[in-house]
Amino acid sequence: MVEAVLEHQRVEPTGSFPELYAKAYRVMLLARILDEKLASLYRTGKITGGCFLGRGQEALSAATGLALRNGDVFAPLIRDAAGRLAFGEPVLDAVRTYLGSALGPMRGRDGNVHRGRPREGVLAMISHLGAMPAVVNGILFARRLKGIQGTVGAASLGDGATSTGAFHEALNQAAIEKLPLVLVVANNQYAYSTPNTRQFACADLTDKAVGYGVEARKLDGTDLAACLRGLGEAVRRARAGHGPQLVVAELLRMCGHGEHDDASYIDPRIKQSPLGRDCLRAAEQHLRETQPADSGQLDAWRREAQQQVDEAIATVQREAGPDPSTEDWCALSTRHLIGIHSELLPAVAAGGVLDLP
Ligand SMILES: Cc1ncc(C[n+]2csc(CCOP(=O)(O)OP(=O)(O)O)c2C)c(N)n1
Repeated sequence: MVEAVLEHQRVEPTGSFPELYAKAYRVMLLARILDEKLASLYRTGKITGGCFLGRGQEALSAATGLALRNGDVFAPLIRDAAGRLAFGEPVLDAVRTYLGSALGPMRGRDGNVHRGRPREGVLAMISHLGAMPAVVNGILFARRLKGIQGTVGAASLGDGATSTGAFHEALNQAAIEKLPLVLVVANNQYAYSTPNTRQFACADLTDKAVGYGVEARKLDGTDLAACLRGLGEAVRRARAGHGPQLVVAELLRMCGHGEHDDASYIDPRIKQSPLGRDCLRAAEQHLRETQPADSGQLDAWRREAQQQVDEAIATVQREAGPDPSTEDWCALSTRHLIGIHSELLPAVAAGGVLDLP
């Protein structure tokens, strides 16, 4: 499985539930080790810009990536290292983007988490705050017009994003069009330093689905089994034509908003509550209890994950950054599109009618 992650393949969620659980655990572990290594590179000044971790959110994120199939669309956010790996993003993509390698998917143009491979269904995020569901809607709607059936689009969100107009417009649009959209909200109790009490006045974030006639479910985001079952069911229902699905997972962000933030505003009582349970440790404990004979296997998985991350970093540290005098900076767009755009500019300036192709 871990080899597959390096080979640009998504982790296939086949097999029994215990097998799925073990696959998800390995993805979570790899994501945690990758995140921590990136954080340490950030602290030593090797990463410029921001560094954003998903500590405490790996179970939800891995379950999202695993619930999707080849051909589906995934719009991950800044805390989705696990979901990206499960959906097939290689470790090298993350490291190359963070370290500014010209060989990365954004060719050294975008820092940290604004990376993607749209042709493979991984969208490059525009913003963390509600911008992506409408993009996924657009893709799902285009596929419908082209007669492509059976694919699902998932978009990650934070609790803060559920207060944005973009979230509400996209949810309403998906409901009316019955689009197979799965909105996965990680309610990690804070949007930056804004606590839930200053974010929404409804009793529960799933209430936001009611007004739009959308199905919703709430999960314990610290419990990997609950995340796998909940996401599996939401994606199945979206694929089967039941329209958009809102999934709200309760958990705690176990780090700052980014590595520049010490998160001193997080209420220590929440850390002590069940929300503060570390999903990775809980999953590991579950595996040790249910498969005690395999505890050597767990240690081997950890060593393998560590080795993968170390190798990716050593590889990327030998790679060059982009050469500004030769680089055309088209990471995802094409020269053709840019050409059309610049041709239009004089017509726009002259107030002329645009003859779009
Ligand atoms: C319009 C806008 N305002 C502010 C920001 C800066 N910003 C990025 S993420 C974020 C908080 C997001 O909180 P939430 O949606 O709960 O996600 P979390 O960080 O908790 O995962 C803010 C304020 C932004 N990206 N866009």
